Amino acid sequence: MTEKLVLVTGACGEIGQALVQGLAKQGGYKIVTADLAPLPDSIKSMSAEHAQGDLVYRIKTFYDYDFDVIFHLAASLSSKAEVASEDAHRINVEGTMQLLMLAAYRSEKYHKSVKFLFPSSIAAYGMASREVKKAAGAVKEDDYNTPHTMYGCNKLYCEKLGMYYSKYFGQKHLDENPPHMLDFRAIRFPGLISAFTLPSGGTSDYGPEMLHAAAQGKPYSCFVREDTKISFMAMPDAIKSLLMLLDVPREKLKHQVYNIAAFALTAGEFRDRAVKAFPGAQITFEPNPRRQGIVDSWPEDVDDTLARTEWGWSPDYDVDKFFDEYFLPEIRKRYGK
Ligand code: AKB
Repeated sequence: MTEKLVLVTGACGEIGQALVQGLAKQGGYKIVTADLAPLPDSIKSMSAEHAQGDLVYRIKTFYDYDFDVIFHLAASLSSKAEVASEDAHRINVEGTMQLLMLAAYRSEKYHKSVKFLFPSSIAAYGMASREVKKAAGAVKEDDYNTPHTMYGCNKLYCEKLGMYYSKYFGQKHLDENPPHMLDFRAIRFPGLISAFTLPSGGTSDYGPEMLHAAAQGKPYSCFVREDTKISFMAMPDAIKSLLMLLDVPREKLKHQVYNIAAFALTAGEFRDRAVKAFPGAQITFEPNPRRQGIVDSWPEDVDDTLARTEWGWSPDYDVDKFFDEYFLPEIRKRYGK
């Protein structure tokens, strides 16, 4: 069987490292990676080639490759993007547009479908107030699409760009619906938690930061209020969702952007779980107004009915399984506690 050629941008990030491992484990792919940083040793052997540098400036080199699949993970996350907004726009929007154009060009020219998998985010939503957030509960994809952050605006716009390049670019696919097209698929991820890597630059980071600190016996000052609630997911479920969505035949998909959910927790509930697992963990709450505002604008939970019905999505880890069967055993091995 010939291997499919896959590009993974942002390969050194949290999702990137876990995805490269997932693809390598599944087999059948030749993996090309791209990132600003050199590849960590843990995934070096899994990448056939690594392009190091700024994607926006390196895009021309990728025109020589015959990619079957592109996972475009490179991004500047929400907290970082808020303080360096022009830079974030360049990374998040320019980078995505350049890759979409490349994929659209290749699918047009060589009459083959190029799959483009895009991690969007709960940051694409914007709740007007805490009262609205509470009343809304689990939100559907088309509701509250009024992001309050540069990162959220970037993600929402890139979803639209993906739809544009896959459905309307050149304005000739409307009646044709040809099999050779850019096949854009996006997942709106909740806050992700890995037992192996730590996030940086995001705003859902308080969840994983708190747990990793508690596991190491380090004090942690949480930058949001105790009652702050958003949805979270174990990293293995995030990788499972990307690999599942990749394999769904296009005709089964009626949408291009999907919510996925696993469990929604307050920061206080995270603290309780951390203290139970690591008695003596020192966790305090000192809300940072800027970061608190960002998380308050994100929904408490998301409704993932579309993903469940159209491609059979369901998470492996609910909150108990996440702690008992994934996070705690792995983190204990990692930090020797
Ligand atoms: C962030 O906090 O910016 C990300 C996200 C929720 O997309 N983790």
